[in-house]
Amino acid sequence: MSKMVLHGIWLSGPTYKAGLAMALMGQDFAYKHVDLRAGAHKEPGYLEINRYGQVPALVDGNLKLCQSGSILLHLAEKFGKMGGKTPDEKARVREWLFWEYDRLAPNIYRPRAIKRGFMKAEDSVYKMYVGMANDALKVLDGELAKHPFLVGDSVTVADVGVYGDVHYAGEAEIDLAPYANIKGWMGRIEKLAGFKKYEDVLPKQDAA
Ligand SMILES: N[C@@H](CCC(=O)N[C@@H](CS)C(=O)NCC(=O)O)C(=O)O
Repeated sequence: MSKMVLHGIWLSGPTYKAGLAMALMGQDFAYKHVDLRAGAHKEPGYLEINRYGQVPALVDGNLKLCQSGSILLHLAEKFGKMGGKTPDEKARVREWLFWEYDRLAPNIYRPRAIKRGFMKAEDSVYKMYVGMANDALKVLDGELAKHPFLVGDSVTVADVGVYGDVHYAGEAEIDLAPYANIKGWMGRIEKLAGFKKYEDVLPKQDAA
């Protein structure tokens, strides 16, 4: 069986989510660096893999899959890991992933892009995103006061999806100090077997 191939760039939060999930599941993968600055994500060959012209993409045999949330759910299903133990838990995992796409990812990734100079915006726009991120972080912090992980009693891909947003709060200059439950949960994730930081899970060039 050939290895799954993750296409992405090491600075990409959604690519990190896919790489981190595979690391936590103990799954090896090959890696293709997609040079966004050179426009490699809009080249016809890459668009055959990801029609949206974005990273990440995961090639698993004949399946070419994009959207990090969809990749996380695919991995959970394929390996029977981190997907929730019951139908109710699986539904809750999906709910968290849809929520983070809506409320958390844009409101952390965009101010991060502004602060890192990948995106230009007025300060009022930066502040609007940070305000919405804090609204979402308050909800998350409240939920994490009740459970060690988001769904059930162990880590799921819902945690990976949400962690892959919150991990970048510092680069977005969003202060996590008011969120003790989030910080405790991040610490639990970072202690899991297989956990790696994004710099360690995503190579800076192709890897077999
Ligand atoms: N919802 C997508 C977002 C992917 C995304 O925004 N990728 C960025 C890099 S982090 C990208 O490819 N940007 C280039 C573009 O959109 O043209 C996911 O979670 O996979």
